[in-house]
Amino acid sequence: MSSNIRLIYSICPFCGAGCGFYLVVRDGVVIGVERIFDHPVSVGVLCPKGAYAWKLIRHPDRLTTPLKRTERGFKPISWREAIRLIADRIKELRRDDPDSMYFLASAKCTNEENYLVQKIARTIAGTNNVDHCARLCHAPTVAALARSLGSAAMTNPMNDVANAKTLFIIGYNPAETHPAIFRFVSEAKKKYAVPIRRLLLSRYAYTPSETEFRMIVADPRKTMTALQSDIHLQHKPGTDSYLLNAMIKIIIDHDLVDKKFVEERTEGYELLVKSLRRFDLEYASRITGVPLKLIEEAAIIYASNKPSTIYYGMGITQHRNGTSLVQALVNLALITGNIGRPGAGICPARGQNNVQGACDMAALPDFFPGYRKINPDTAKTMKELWGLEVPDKRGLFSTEMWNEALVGKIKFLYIMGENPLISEPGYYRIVRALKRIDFVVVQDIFLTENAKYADLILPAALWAEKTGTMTNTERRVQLIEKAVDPPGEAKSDLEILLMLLKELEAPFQYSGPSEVFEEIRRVIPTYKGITYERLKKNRYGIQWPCPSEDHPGTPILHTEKFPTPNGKAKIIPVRPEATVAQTGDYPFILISGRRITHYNTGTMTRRILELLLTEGSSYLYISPEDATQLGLSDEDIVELETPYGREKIPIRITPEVPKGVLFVPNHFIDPPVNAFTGDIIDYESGIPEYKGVPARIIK
Ligand SMILES: Nc1nc2c(c(=O)[nH]1)N[C@H]1C(S)=C(S)[C@@H](COP(=O)(O)OP(=O)(O)OC[C@H]3O[C@@H](n4cnc5c(=O)[nH]c(N)nc54)[C@H](O)[C@@H]3O)O[C@H]1N2
Ligand SMILES: Nc1nc2c(c(=O)[nH]1)N[C@H]1C(S)=C(S)[C@@H](COP(=O)(O)OP(=O)(O)OC[C@H]3O[C@@H](n4cnc5c(=O)[nH]c(N)nc54)[C@H](O)[C@@H]3O)O[C@H]1N2
Ligand code: SF4
Ligand SMILES: [Mo]
Repeated sequence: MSSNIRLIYSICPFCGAGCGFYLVVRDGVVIGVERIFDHPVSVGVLCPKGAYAWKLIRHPDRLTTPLKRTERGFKPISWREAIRLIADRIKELRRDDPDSMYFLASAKCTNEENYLVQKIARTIAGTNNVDHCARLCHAPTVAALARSLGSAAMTNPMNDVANAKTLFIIGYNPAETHPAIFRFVSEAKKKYAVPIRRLLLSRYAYTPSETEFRMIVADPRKTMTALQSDIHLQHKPGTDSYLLNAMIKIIIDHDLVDKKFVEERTEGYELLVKSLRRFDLEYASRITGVPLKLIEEAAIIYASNKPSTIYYGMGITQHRNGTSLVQALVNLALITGNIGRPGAGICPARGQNNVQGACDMAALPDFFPGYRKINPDTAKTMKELWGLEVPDKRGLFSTEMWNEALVGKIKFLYIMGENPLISEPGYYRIVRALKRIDFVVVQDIFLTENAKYADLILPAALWAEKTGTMTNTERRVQLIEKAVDPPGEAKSDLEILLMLLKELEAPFQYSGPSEVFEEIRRVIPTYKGITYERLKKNRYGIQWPCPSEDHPGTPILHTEKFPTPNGKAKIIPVRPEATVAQTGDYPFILISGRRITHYNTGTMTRRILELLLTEGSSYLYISPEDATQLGLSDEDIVELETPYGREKIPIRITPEVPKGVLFVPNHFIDPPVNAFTGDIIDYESGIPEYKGVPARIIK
């Protein structure tokens, strides 16, 4: 390599797996990526999104200057003017009506940036109204795991899949959404694979022995993940509480409960047993559409072919009972003792590159940093730590905020690195809400759909252009350092926030990201032992909790006791409830979700030609049976109607979806998928009901 080429360590800006790679920089320009073979996550492989992420860096669509809305469109303004406009609004509203301000932080940004946003909201603006896309994603995980296990994170690292004998994957399609995690699954399968000769020699259908690796997948669709499973529980969307309670009852009835673990490390088991006394397994089988024998087989394997690990995703959380469903999974893991050792864990696979970190930093309206649930006591703790007053009542969930905005109660919305117009539920409602809010700031790398409704647009630097830490789904904190300069006048989110702090004459100021991180270490106990110096030496990161500078980090949580007040985990019974029903008016159930080459609202992946070539637009996926019955063929354009909206969309016929179920990817804007969703949310966590909307097709 010639001497003007540098390799700079970086992490993928897309999913929460946190794959590492080198950016290849020549003369200040990124010209590609180099794989890292000993990186614990990527192990020398990148999925298509990671491999092409670098193409965003010099993309011609990048925002390069602050823009202000005028009567004749957006007009470039100076940073000074832009920052003053924001500061003036904040100063004005904090006097009169702090809770009319709202801050959306970003799981795309660093820990330091998220920490600063929430601190500004709480101490300067004087409101706990701060949230980010975790609300639309793993908010039920944060609520349920923090309550019952004392810690809202994946318990085991992803390579630990190799230690599991049974892997139970529910409502999660890692083959497309976390290819890096799925690689460990494929490895585990290979390791335990039945020698093909034995298969050929067995005269009858082969029955695996008790000690072999088994993969159970529960998903209404025949996903790429489900195709690899030993048992596929293809239940109806919205019936998971029946499925999981049935598994629990079967485990209790078959005396497969780990009594020692339940006795020593949990509380509430008796209530669970009582709650299921009259639970009807036959009925559960009917309502889920899964044969009872198959549910039985899955339950017995999970409880006896141990250690077993659970992985779950949006098929569990994005329901009106999302928090209960996560609790049901916790119950399943606890009664079988499948937690706190290698191969045994409960793993909420976090979506965005830094959504774990954004939650740890408390870009959340109901927690202070360090998962301190907001109340007068924790507000006092924060006052001691920060030396500043903070409000002691929780703020609004982002999903609650829109309705408040519609009635004029939100006057200021600061959006750092999100595209809520496309991602939040109920597209038409969000359009109206955005129009109603007096002052909307959008800080992004591209002109998003949402930015078109902004009063002020700020050009942000992207990941390769800044320094800071990110925390992946297995709690691995990694440091990235600026590799190249941002385009035009774009600045890192941190620099923008620091300018705002100066303009606001805030009593706290920082010289840069490392100083913010020093404060994070002081405020958030699980980050205490992690320093920039250590992260520069340990490029591939340190897993929290890391209580001191000589502590190596913690790959597996809860090995001895749970971080709850009495050290025990809570088992809490979950009420069975089918959350969507097909009716005469709406004979279909619509679900939305992900495809491998695109990412969330698509602002990034729809700008990468290589990815667009594999998939360029939205389709309504429908089963061959339903298509035949409706006389539809591929590419026909239909109108899809739900109680919330009606839009034209082309169809694609696939056996991936079962009869009665429809699927739309959430990456495209024509039509926006959330034109079909509404404002039903889980009251405990505020997550919207994205999965499972009644629908009908009009030809
Ligand atoms: N390629 C790609 N990767 C991504 C993303 C992306 O946009 N594209 N986004 C990232 C983010 S932010 C996230 S949160 C993760 C999400 O990762 P996943 O959780 O894997 O994402 P989804 O595809 O939304 O949903 C998972 C599965 O839930 C199933 N499902 C639907 N309804 C139900 C139900 O009622 N019960 C059950 N059990 N299952 C159901 C769907 O069929 C789908 O296969 O992916 C991350 N990785
Ligand atoms: N119907 C339906 N809706 C869904 C879902 C679903 O399954 N179905 N899934 C939900 C889930 S799980 C999630 S997580 C949300 C995601 O919702 P969003 O977070 O709104 O979606 P993204 O497309 O990831 O938006 C991230 C934005 O950050 C910008 N960005 C990237 N890097 C930076 C940076 O360094 N600085 C700044 N300032 N900006 C940056 C990108 O350009 C992009 O506009 O969508 C939710 N919406
Ligand atoms: S698996 Fe996730 S982190 Fe790894 S390259 Fe793909 S999108 Fe990036
Ligand atoms: Mo997500």
